[in-house]
Amino acid sequence: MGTKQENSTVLERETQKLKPPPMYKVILLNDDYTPMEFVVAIVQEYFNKDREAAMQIMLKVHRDGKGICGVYPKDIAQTKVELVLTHARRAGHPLQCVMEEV
Ligand code: TYC
Repeated sequence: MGTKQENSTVLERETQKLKPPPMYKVILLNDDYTPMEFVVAIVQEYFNKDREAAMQIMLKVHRDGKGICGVYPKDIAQTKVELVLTHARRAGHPLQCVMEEV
């Protein structure tokens, strides 16, 4: 064990070094073909939103061309993008989902 002075110096150094992990927005993009109800179901299933919140996100994407479904650490964001794309392709819809560092 070091002295009080040494311990506080180590703590200060660690505080400066440890950055929080980068976070990523998972974003849905609009298209002309994917049904609105399918998008609402996707947002509810993969982004833990209730029907009303999912509807608001879907309508924002429909109006503005894109919208944020959630913000996650990199590996979780990647998994969500893959799951959404796989689900959409299996259902025959062209829905696009991307991630962007915050
Ligand atoms: N624009 C689509 C339609 O009119 C609905 C839609 C919303 C599609 C959001 C994709 O990410 C999307 N059926």
